[in-house]
Order: sequence, then C-alpha cells, then structure tokens
Amino acid sequence: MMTEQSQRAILVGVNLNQQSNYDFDYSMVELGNLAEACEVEVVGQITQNLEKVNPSHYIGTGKIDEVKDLLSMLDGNLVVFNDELSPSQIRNLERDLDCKVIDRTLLILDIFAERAKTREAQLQVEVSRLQYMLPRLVGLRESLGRQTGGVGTKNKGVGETKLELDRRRIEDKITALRRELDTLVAHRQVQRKQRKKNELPVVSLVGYTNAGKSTVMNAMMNRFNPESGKQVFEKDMLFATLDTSVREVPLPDNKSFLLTDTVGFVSKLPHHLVKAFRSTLEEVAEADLLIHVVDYANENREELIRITNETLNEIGIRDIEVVFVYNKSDLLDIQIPKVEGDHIYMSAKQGIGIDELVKIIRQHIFKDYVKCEMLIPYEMGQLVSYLNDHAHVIGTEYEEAGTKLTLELKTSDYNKYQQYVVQA
Ligand SMILES: Nc1nc2c(ncn2[C@@H]2O[C@H](COP(=O)(O)OP(=O)(O)OP(=O)(O)O)[C@@H](O)[C@H]2O)c(=O)[nH]1
Ligand SMILES: [Mg+2]
Repeated sequence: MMTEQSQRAILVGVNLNQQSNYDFDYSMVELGNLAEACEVEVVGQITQNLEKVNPSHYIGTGKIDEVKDLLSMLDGNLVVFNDELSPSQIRNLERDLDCKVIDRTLLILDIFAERAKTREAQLQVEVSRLQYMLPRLVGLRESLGRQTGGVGTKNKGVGETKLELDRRRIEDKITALRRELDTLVAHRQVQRKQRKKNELPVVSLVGYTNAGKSTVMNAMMNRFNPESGKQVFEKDMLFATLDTSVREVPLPDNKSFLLTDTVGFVSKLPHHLVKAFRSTLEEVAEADLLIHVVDYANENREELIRITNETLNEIGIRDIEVVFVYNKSDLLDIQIPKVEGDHIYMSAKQGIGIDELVKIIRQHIFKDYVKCEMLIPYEMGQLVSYLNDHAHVIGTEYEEAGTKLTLELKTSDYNKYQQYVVQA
C-alpha cells in the first residue's frame, strides 16, 4: 500500500486536554519515524490543542484549511493523523482535503505487514488489517468513485451490492485465516508444553521497540552458547522483531534457562494488533521472569517505560517479577556496568554487563535449587554422569562405598534421588 511513487506527507496531531502524563511532542516525533519506516517522506506538521475532538473531522474546521494550504505549499500528497480515525472521519477529511488520509494505526499495520516473516506473524497481521479495513470499505469505495468522476445515482444500487459482496468476502477471509492461525497456535502450545516438561525456567525480554532486546539475546548467546550460531535479527529500525524466538542459555554450572525475544511495543499500539498478537505474547505471560529492556539513552525513557508497562497490563501480564536493563548506557556518561538491586546499567552492544545481568537473573529463577552431598554406589555410574550434566557438581570424591558428590541440584532431582543423600 505504501510503495507507490514518492509520498510526501504532512503529519497532523491533536493534543487532547494537553495531558501532562503524556509526551505529545515525542509522539509526533515517533509518528514521523513510523512514516519514514514506511518510506513516506515527511514534509510538514500541524498540531492543535483541543478539549475534545471534532466528531466529523477529528481536527477543528479552521484547521482543515490550514492543512489544505500547507499541502499545496509543500506539494504534499498524503496526510497522516497521529490517532486512529473513524471511517467517516477519513471519508470527510479525504473529501475536504482532496488528498489521501491515513492514520497511525494503518502505518503500524503496514510496517508489521512488511516485516512479518513467519507464517504465524503474517497471519496475525493480515487478520488485523482486514479487521481494520472492514468498517472502512464504504470510504474506500467512495474515494474510488470520486476518482472515476463521482458516484452516479444510476450505479448506486450496483455499488451497494458490490459492497455487500466485498464485505462478505473479507469476513470469509478473516474466518479462514483465523482457522489457519489456530492450527499454528495449537502447534506452538504443544512445543511450549514440551519445554515446560524440561522444567527450565523461562525468562522473557520485553520493552519498547528498538530498545535492544534482540541485542541482549545475541549478547547472551555469544557469551554462553557461541557454538549454537543462533543469532536473532537486530537492527536500528522500528519493529525489527515480530516473531518470538526462544533460545536456551546454558550456564557454566549446568544451570540453564530459556530466553525469549519478542515483538516490541509502541505508543498507541492498535488494539486489533495487540489482540492478534496475543498468542505470540502468551509466551511472555508464562515467563518466570521478565527483563524489561530500556533504551536508557533515549531522553523519553520514562515515557517509554510507562507505555511498556501499560501494554503489559493490557495483555494481562501482572505479578511476574521484573528486572530492568538500562541498555545503551555506553552512550551516556556513566560508569558501566552498574548494578542497583534489580536494575542494571549496561551495554548489550558492547557486551558490558552480561555477567552481572546473569547474576541478577540467577537470584530470581534458581530459587528451587538445594545444596547437598550424595553417595552414589559405583554400579550407578549413569546417575553420576546424569548429575554431572544436569546439576552443579562442586566436588567429587571416590570412597569405598561409591562416588561422593558435593552438589547443587534442582529440588525435583533432589526428591527423586533422595535415597543417596548423605548430608543435606
Ligand atoms: N549504543 C548502543 N546501541 C545498542 C545497544 N543495544 C542495542 N543497540 C542498537 O539498537 C538498535 C536496536 O537494537 P535491537 O536489538 O534490534 O532492538 P529491539 O529491542 O530488539 O527492537 P525491536 O525488535 O524493533 O522491538 C540496533 O541498532 C542495536 O545495534 C547498546 O547497548 N548500545
Ligand atoms: Mg528485536
């Protein structure tokens, strides 16, 4: 949709009630970034403070002329609104501005559509897009009609039947896509259950888009599992990651955990999209620990933290312990790594602070480990090798009655092999 020849856009934002807990200016900067991610050139911007929006045009009537003047002055051919517009608002605006009008939601949907790589992500985006389009079909049809010289009364009946058809076709398509999606989700749930059986704790990276989540994941893998070669995609752009990746991080003392990397958040993430991505985000909901990655070099970090927390809330994630990674601290004038309780100032890109982060993670997820001594008869050699692979063996002595291990192991293993425990 966004690939037509050069699009020159004017951004329009409404600062409602001049809310103090919301950085309006930053949301406009971000709208520009979103537009640029869609290869739209931003040529101008108009904002307005309002007590409440104008139901018919979103902006006040006076502002419409202003936008129109700016469009002709700057040779713009697209207007992008900072909020989701209703179908009739888009219709009215396109008519009065005589120009294509889109909103923030459509921009985000387009970026997601472009970036989705796995079938699951593609389906999720497509469902959201169709749902966004459904109530807006009338508008699309009318603007088409205008281009071909206006809708005549003669064709009206035909148009309406066609509209009904289109609508039904889209509804059918949504149903079909949903069905396919359900199959995929079921498959992933099986995988997730299997992982659960492994009883490895799950740690999930969450945070605003571009904070450095994927870079943290890669830094962890470089440090603890370099041979695996399983790097995830990291890049300086909005929504580099749309799919969930899970990696095992094996620590030197045979304790491991699973680390998941997933889609980042953004201000005013479209509701349909959050809903469509629910299955992806379920991985996060089942985590034992969250690592909230913050771009600490971003001066709006407080706002970004707040939006991330709100989104987590919206998808029903509460009561999971959180560790804060103040990432990109290499860009600031502070000594790193620096640990303050469950907060760490670090640099994933430079690999500074990874060991310290793991130390914090350990304190949260390996609570059910116990230390003990076991005496294992020589004919149980297999158990000794199992423990060498799956527990943290601190000392080994060979006694007359068998191998004596001083070790730290999971409570479940402790209970299973309790008969060999000689000293708890
Ligand atoms: N200076 C600096 N840059 C970093 C650091 N960590 C990540 N970056 C850069 O930030 C950009 C985004 O990193 P990603 O890891 O892709 O961010 P993300 O949070 O996964 O982003 P999404 O997948 O889009 O949500 C990349 O260009 C990274 O190289 C850091 O510690 N310092
Ligand atoms: Mg990423």
